[in-house]
Amino acid sequence: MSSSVNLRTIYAFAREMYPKKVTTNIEYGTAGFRTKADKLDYVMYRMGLLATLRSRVKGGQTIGVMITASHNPEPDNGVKLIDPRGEMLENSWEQLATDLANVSDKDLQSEVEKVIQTHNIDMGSASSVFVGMDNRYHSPGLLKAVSDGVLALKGNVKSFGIVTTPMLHYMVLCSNSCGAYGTPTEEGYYQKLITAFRALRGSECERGNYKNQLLFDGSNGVGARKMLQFLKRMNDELNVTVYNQGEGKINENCGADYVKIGQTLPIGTPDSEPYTRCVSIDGDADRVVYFFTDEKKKFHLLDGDRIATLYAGYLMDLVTKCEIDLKLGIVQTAYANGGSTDYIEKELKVPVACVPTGVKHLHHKALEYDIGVYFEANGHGTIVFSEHTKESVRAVADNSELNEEQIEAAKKLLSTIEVINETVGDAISDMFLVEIILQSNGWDVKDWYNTYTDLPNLQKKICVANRNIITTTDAERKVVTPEGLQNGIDEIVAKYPRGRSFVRPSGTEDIVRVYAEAATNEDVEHLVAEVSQLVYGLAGGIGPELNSTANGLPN
Ligand code: 16G
Ligand code: ZN
Repeated sequence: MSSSVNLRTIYAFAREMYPKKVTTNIEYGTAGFRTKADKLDYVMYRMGLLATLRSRVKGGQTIGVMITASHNPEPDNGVKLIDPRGEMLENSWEQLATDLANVSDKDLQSEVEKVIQTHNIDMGSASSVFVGMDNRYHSPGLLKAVSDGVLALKGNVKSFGIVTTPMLHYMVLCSNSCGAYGTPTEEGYYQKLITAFRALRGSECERGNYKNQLLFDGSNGVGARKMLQFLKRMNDELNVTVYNQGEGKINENCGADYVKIGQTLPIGTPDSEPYTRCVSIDGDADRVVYFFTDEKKKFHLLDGDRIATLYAGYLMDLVTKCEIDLKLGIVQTAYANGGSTDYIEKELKVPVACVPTGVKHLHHKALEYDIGVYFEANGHGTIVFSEHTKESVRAVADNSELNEEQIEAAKKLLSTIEVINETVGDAISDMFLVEIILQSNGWDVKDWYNTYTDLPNLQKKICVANRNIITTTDAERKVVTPEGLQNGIDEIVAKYPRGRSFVRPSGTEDIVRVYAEAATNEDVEHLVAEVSQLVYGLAGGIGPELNSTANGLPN
């Protein structure tokens, strides 16, 4: 181990600038660390340390640190590390992150030394850390703490200022692929997506039922600003009205989570003709959902399941036309509506896999396919393409002896790969692809909505003394403990046509979630109530049951 870094600096910095005043432990979960912003200074500093160590372990490759609390309310903030390929931090390092965040200031130096020894890190070697933040007012202070953590270990830090989460993921991969994925600048990001969008969309803005008009709820977050940047560079190719641009509080009564959970319009939605396409993203722009109102002003949601099916149909068509044998698959979680899963299996005839909640699980599974489309119902998702896919599509596109339709399809597929952000769900890039497909199909939202019917569904939150008493298996679709709960659920579900229900402890809140779907609104209300009652009794419910949220139910 090189002694080029004086490790005593670690404690000095911590004591003087970022003392740990919090005594309760914090855990690096599916969303990284997330809590009230005023409790995060020391965590940020320590994540600056960890990112530098990780970069050195990875031979000096760039590691990303994103400061955001995504769809959470304004007082919250959080931090997530991004691995060299632009993906989520590797599992085993999540534990290191948790350990490092929870040691006392005095033990911090020895905890760092432990990591250095275990991983045999040369502290004199090169390192690179990219940092980005959302537009919360406390983010700049937290970004400084991350940077100081990097500097304490004599690492290199580059700040991108205010960027969306997917932009930072993109920057990290660009940097580590030596530019092959794109240019690691904000302008590089805009130009890559705009170029691909133009190539796919052509000069025709309207087609069939597709109209070039879109209302965009920016959730008062960073995505609103970046959308405006896109529009500045795009002439009128996409006619977008951006609202909730930052005039209100981030995610307050707006944003993808609010729209999805509440099944309702975000605040400030401009009056418009029935069936106008509306988009809502979350505070850091890695989730997107569509919605519209009909002539009776009834609200309709097009969630992540809908986007996944739209993508899959489009990709299948291109792959068939390319005449390449590629394995396409869709990855969902247990929250995917049964209506969508049926449609994928029976109509699209695409293999579908179910994995536990959390982006990393979906991403990981999607990598098993030549083309893997993954989406959580909440609107987080993207498409990943294997190297084999990229090479074989390129070969078709470049082979002038093949027929025109085949070459054309291959070129379109190449542009699709460019427009999508393969590293992580990207609300704006996802939206571009939806717009491209709808225009290409000549579809309005009604056409899209009519591809299949969602089963009515409901979710409930239940407070229990210890939510971890509930353990699950089979991608969270079956309960293992407490004993008797799964049998009870099975008996209840059997009474309802097309009934399905599962129970899991939340990874982000101290509650248990109950999901149910059934053929009718009335049935699903009874089903969710019965299962919730059972959970409440068997898992040690406390306090009143919290509000339920509806999907696919009339307002
Ligand atoms: C986190 C996950 C999200 C998941 C949600 C579930 C990432 C980046 N985010 O926000 O994918 O849907 O947790 O929350 O993985 P829950 O465990 O409280 O239901
Ligand atoms: Zn988010």
